[in-house]
Amino acid sequence: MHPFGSLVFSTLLFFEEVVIVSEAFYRCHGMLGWNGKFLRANLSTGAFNTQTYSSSFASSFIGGRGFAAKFLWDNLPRGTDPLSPQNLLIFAAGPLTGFPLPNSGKLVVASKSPLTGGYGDGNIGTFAVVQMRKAGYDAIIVEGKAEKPTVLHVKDGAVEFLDATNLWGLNSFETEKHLHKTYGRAAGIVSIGQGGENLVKFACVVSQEGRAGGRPGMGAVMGSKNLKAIVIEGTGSLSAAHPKELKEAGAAGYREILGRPNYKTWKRIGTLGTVDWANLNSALPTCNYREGIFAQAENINGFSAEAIKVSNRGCPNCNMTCGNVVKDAAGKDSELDYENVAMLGSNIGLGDLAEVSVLNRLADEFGLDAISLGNVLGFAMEASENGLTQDKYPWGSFKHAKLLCEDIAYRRGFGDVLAEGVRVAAAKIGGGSANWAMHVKGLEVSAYTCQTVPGMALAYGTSPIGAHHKDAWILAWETTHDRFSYGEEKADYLIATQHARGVFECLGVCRFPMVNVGFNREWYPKYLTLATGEEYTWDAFNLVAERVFNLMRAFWIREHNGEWSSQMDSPPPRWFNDPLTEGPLKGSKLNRQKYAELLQNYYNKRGWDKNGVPTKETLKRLGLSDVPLQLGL
Ligand code: PTT
Ligand code: SF4
Repeated sequence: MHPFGSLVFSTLLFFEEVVIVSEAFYRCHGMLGWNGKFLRANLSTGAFNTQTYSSSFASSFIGGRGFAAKFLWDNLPRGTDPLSPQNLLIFAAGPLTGFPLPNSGKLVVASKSPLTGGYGDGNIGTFAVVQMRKAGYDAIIVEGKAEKPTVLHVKDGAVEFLDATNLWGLNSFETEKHLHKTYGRAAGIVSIGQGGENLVKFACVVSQEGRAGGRPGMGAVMGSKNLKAIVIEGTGSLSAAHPKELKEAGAAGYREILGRPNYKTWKRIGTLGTVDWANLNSALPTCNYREGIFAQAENINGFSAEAIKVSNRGCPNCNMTCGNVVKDAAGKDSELDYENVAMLGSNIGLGDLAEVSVLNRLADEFGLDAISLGNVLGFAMEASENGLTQDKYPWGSFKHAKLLCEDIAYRRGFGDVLAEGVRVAAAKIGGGSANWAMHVKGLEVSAYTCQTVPGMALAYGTSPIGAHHKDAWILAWETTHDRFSYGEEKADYLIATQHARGVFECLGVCRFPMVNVGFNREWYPKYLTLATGEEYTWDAFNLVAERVFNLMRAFWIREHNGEWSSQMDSPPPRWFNDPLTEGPLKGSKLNRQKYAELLQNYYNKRGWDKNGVPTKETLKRLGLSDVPLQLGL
């Protein structure tokens, strides 16, 4: 067992020791709550510098995704090749990240996506982000391309570009292990596996043997820069306007979470509870989203996981530790989440959780996004069924799925085609496969099939990174509110959810306390007020989230100059064309005309035109004054 793993991962509450200093100490240094500094590192030249930002930048964009979107908008020339040295790779924290308050260990990793060509980001729970904050930075921005494999080592103000030739070819677990041996178990590390090295378009960034993020190919961007890993060590303190009160409010927040009625169940099965729920609601992706129920669902649900469970793992500063670690069929530890189990289980017709866990572990080792991986595997199996592949890939075959995972990571044979994602794979193999290439804007759909939920289909259609559920999982609400309706209440609810969830991407904390155990959301403005000394409310948060959402939209439109239309916000054709053939909602599918009307309703409410482009007035209201000119408005 890895020494870091045994000591840290198996504990139930993960705290990074952070000293909070008072206002008096910090007054002369600048901002409170934020560090006020970015580190910019150029891998081509080996140069680095520290960049400061203004308090108005901080309050307009808060942090995390807000900082990343603004930085990319301001600094990335339109048309930049995502895998070129010119692309920018941003690792950003929020102003709450690292403080001892609930679930505050989240890192946003963002870039122009090689999978979609638009704005891309993801969210990882990692000690690296706590170390980054303690080292004095709110973000690390990486540009250029190293001549040879490199590790970026940041220790407070010191930055080194180290030869990592010996690490190239290792998987992400081996890489971390090696680096912890050198830098100690407290060092924060993010790395890529073979998927990122070989520029698999849905490669992600991995940390702590089972935390992974950056679905739209952030790992490939890292690989294209020859950047194998970043190691961060920070010895500084975080500044807060009211440190004592912040600490007390953090402790009260933890107590509230512990007292929530569903806390114990959550700890027991975490996100895996969704398998049964999705199956009951005809939303469990099965055989490449053809069906919403899976005959073997109970073999891959949370209770099945309990039979092979060995521990819980989690992110820093979290007392909800939702990662279910199980022993996989090969005897290795594998950390499961709902999305991974549904995509590598029911979506490929595989009903053996220990085998699903092997595929899940491979995804983490190779650094491949497990959602897109399950999606391309399902696509390959359907292509095989339709005689569109040279080799056969039968539904539910663990053996074939495992081999394909390896071929994708190393870009061998048909794996090389699949490594481009389903949009490109469908264009290559033809045969009508675009009908069941399950993506929006090039990003593969996450683990909910939408024949019976138009609002959730709209959530995928309008997500700011492509078909990801994270910005608006409105499914549970929708199934209890006239699920087949295309009424405008769906657009209203979706917009409110997109903003609320966007706030978490900016604050740098996990949304699960609020979303999954009902933690009072009023804690968050209170925390930010105590940290920064400025008064925050949810209204102010929502305005920032709307600003950032529109900026990400503008980024997409700028990159798709002249090609942008409302078609970009359409979910995959399958949901309109192929009704469910099994289960209680058999015969259901989406209606194209009604979806188009719902989409127009959504645009109107957002202040966008009929093509989904924000109007000049909307952009002005949000203070995005340079955007209209760049979009030719
Ligand atoms: C996220 C996406 C998700 S969403 C899951 S399971 W989920 C998959 N996890 C993967 C994985 O694991 N390994 C892998 N190789 N690929 C994976 N792809 C998928 O990636 C994750 C949790 C989860 S578990 C979710 S919903 C919540 N997401 C949050 C979010 O987005 N923002 C936020 N402020 N808080 C969140 N809390 C929850 O975090 P992406 P993690 Mg992930 C192993 O990365 O790109 O955002 O896609 O980060 O630390 O593993 O925590 O049922
Ligand atoms: Fe990480 Fe889960 Fe805790 Fe959120 S609830 S911080 S995803 S362990």
